[in-house]
Amino acid sequence: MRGKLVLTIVAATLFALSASADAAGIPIINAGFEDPVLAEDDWTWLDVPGWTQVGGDGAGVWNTTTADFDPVIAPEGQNVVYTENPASGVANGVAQILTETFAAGTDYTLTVVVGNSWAYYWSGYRVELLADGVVIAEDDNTLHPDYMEWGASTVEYTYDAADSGLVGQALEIRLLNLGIDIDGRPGETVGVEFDDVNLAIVPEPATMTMLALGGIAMLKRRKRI
Ligand SMILES: [Ca+2]
Ligand SMILES: [Ca+2]
Repeated sequence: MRGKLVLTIVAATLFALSASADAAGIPIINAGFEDPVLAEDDWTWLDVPGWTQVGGDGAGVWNTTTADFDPVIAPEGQNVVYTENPASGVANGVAQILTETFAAGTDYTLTVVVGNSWAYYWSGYRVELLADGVVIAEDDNTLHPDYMEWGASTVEYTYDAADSGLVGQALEIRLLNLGIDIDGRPGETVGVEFDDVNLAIVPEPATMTMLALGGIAMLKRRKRI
C-alpha cells in the first residue's frame, strides 16, 4: 500500500517535471508592449512602461498600421516597441531587469520578434540576455527582415559552470538598435521594432534525470522498510 502511494508520488513528480520541461515562462512586465493602449498609429516618446531606455534617443510604444508592416502588422496585440537612432554606430533601445534570478543548472530560451518597419531605414539589432549586467547569450544581428516584415529571433543559453559566479543575480533583457546605416542611406534615422518577448526556463536533461533517479531511489528505500 505504502509502495503504491510512493509510486503515485513519483509518477506525479515525473509528470510535473515533463510539463515544466515544455518551458516555464518567466514573468516579464509589458512583454508585448500593449501598455499603454494607443489609438491607431499613435506612439509614446521615451516611455515604455516596465522598460528603461538604453543609450540616447529614443524608444517608445507604437500602434502600427498596414503602412508600417504587412501582412503581419504586429506579431502580438496592437502595439510594438520602436527604437530610432541616428546612424552613429552607438546602440540604443530598451532594457528590463527581471525579478527572476539566474539559476544554476538551468537553460534559458529568449524569443523576440524583430521588425523592419517602412518608417525607418534598417539599423541592425541585438537581443541580449544578461545576469548581473553581464551578457550571457545574444542574437547579434543574424536576421535581416525585408521592409514591412518580421523575423523570429531566438537566444539560447545553456548553463555553463564558468558562469556560477552569476547565480542568484537578476536576469535582464536588452533589445537594441545598433545605429548602423546598413542600407547605405547616410544621414537618415535608422530603426528596428520588437514585439512578443518571451523568456523560458528549460531544466537540463541531466538535472531531470537526477531528480527522476532520486525519486526511484526513494521508492526503493521505502520498499525495504
Ligand atoms: Ca504587442
Ligand atoms: Ca494597429
